[in-house]
Amino acid sequence: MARPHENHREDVAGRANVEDTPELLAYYDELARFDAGALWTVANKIEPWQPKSQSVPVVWRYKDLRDHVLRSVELVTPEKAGRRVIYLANPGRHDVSAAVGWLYAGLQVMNPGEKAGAHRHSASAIRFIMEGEGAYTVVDGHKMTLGRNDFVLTPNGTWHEHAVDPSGTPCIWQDGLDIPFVNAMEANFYEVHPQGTEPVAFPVDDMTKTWGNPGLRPSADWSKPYSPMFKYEWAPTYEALLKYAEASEGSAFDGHLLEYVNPATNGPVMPTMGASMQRLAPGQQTRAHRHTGSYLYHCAKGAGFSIIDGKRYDWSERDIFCVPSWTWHEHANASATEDAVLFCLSDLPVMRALGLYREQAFTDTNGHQPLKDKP
Ligand code: GTQ
Repeated sequence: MARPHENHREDVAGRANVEDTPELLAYYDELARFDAGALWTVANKIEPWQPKSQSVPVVWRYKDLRDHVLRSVELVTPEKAGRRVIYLANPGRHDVSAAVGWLYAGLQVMNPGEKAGAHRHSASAIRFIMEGEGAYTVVDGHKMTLGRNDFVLTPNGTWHEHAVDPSGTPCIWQDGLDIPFVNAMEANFYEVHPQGTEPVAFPVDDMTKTWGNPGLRPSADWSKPYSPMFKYEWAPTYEALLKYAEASEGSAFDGHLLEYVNPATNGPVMPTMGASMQRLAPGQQTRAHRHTGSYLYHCAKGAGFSIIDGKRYDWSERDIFCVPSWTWHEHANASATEDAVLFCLSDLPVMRALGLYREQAFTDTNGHQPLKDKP
């Protein structure tokens, strides 16, 4: 089947600018019959001057989604669904289930006494705990209790299962996975655990207790390509942000931002996805910049707004919003008295490892973007 004829011309020296003629159109049809094409008809499209994200900025407001997420509990069981999750669908993307770029995200809900059986896949996952008591996850036999704003890893190839203790309350957490990326790489394998569960083989929260002591390295060996610290708890993370803010001005673009790291290497927590937590002081508004990579923010505390590509997006605790690659963005804390804290999941490790990271500061209008219409 011949593809529909396209010709993306640009009147700029060095860019493709070939006029269609009856002879050329016939030639293109001939090439298409042999599954080939003339580069100059598509070159300007496939080599844009700068990254052009297909994803659009979006805020997923928790007040809109929470009831719908809870409703799924009445509609399907985790046994039937595998994972009972409502995923975030970026309206600019129709090709894949992506929240932004090549990142997938969803809200998983589980009632007390429920379990989602063990499986593993080449895609890596993170959890960010939103609400509820008694949830736990088991990653390769390491059981972790899950508390509000804890950040948890289930790296590529690890067995993982989730549950909520019968004595707990309904729990909701954000899942983030690199599924679209791993599928784009055509490298995703999936396995259900033959016994349905991976036995707990270590003391509860052992990896955090072993590897999570700041500035102190245990004598344990670790050579896997992801962090041995599977859970990063909220309390020490927030405390670290406050200490950082006491001691330093932080960044004009990011406020006080701390990246979660693999304590064995100081590198990112996983090869394909990284995360950070940043604090905006009361009243702080950051300067605008843009960089490559896809970013999914989750407001862990407080309220504020971001200006993304010249439009204002308001957010408050538990809202999730995205900044697509190479999109101008700045963040503001709307409160004059309370701080605002943003968790951010990204594919920055991929951008850095592959030499694709670029960054640019916005230099006009005092570093702030001019506002376009409200979204
Ligand atoms: O818990 O492993 O939201 O495999 C999507 C796919 C969660 C999980 C999701 C998954 C998981």
